[in-house]
Amino acid sequence: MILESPRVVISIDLDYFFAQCEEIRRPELKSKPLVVCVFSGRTQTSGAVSTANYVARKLGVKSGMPILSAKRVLAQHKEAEFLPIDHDYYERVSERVMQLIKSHSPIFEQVSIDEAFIDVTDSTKTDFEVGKSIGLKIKEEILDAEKLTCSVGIGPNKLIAKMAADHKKPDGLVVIKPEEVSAFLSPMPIGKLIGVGPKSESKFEKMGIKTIGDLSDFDVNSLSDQFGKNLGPSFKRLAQGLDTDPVRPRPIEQLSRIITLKKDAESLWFGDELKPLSIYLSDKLKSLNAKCRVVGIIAITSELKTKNKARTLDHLTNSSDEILHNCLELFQGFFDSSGIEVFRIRRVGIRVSGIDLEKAEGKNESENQSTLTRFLLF
Ligand code: TTP
Ligand code: MG
Ligand code: MG
Repeated sequence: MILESPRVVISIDLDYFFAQCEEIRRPELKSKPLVVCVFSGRTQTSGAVSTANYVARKLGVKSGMPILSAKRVLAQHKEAEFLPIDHDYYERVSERVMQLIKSHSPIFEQVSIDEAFIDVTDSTKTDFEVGKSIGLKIKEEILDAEKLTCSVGIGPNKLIAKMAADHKKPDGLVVIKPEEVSAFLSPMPIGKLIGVGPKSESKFEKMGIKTIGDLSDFDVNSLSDQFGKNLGPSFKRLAQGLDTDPVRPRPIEQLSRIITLKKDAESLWFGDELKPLSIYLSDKLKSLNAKCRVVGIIAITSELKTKNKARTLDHLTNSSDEILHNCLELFQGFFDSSGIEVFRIRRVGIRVSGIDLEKAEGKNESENQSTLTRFLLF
């Protein structure tokens, strides 16, 4: 039995984030089905749904579905709105919300553009009632400052806090104290356990494991036989609600930007289209006070195969010209070396990695690193 030291962890996830951001600038959209789309630019309906407000979700729209399917689902709803994604705007909102969350604890971890954990063990002295009041305060502050609702979960670790936040969406607040963990998890279907994907779920079902409680009672040796020596026991620990992973800043490992070309490319006519991407990445690096050592390109072919190429520079850079210049050379090499292998490129992107912080004066490395908590998921 692994004993965890008592902690109070809060998980915050903004509700239908991109769509809620759109509702802020156009409040009249609130009562209508609203779908935020990643239009590929090919036809008026090609592309995928990024997210949708809860009005559209109730009618069957889901993240990731083709825009065409969402249009079919909402065919009877002439008032429905389909808006293009505006990533820069959502990022600015996200940055302000993250600062606000961070002000409640220095132990902060941003998980994605709309989600973060904080550890409030010290300020609550492990009193979950105090934890709940911090959660309520955060909800209130985000609503006041940004007019956004979020879902908050409070638990003894990240796993339980996250599952508590997911439990009551939108605009929920769920507190699970250590003694309530087992009753909270046990009746849930196994697919709800974080870390269990569709493949493991069907394997569990074949083994007669239907709920998280079934898994937590299951013989650990049989789990090891089925899933291996590491994964088997770790599934059992998760089902028991155990998670020792600390809340910690996540360093940025890479930044990337990708676009869909107006028409498939067989040669390098799209150099100018890469320019805004290199400027975006260069600005991003500069705003983080960082430089990169590796510059790479991403190409997605018309058959939707992904091809990557990267080069390591002999120095650090955050210059947009230099990033662009290297990308163009990499793309050129792509077309030259692909020779007889004929493929056409549909989407192109730039990726920078090997990211290093410039040392701010008077700060040591860990202080520098802890300022680098932005993690871009999309
Ligand atoms: P999520 O927090 O997963 O979803 P959400 O905020 O839209 O809805 P929920 O109320 O369930 O939290 O993702 C955050 C944003 O990331 C989301 O608003 C849009 C974007 N996103 C995509 O672009 N594609 C996807 O498949 C998912 C899941 C999210
Ligand atoms: Mg969300
Ligand atoms: Mg999220």
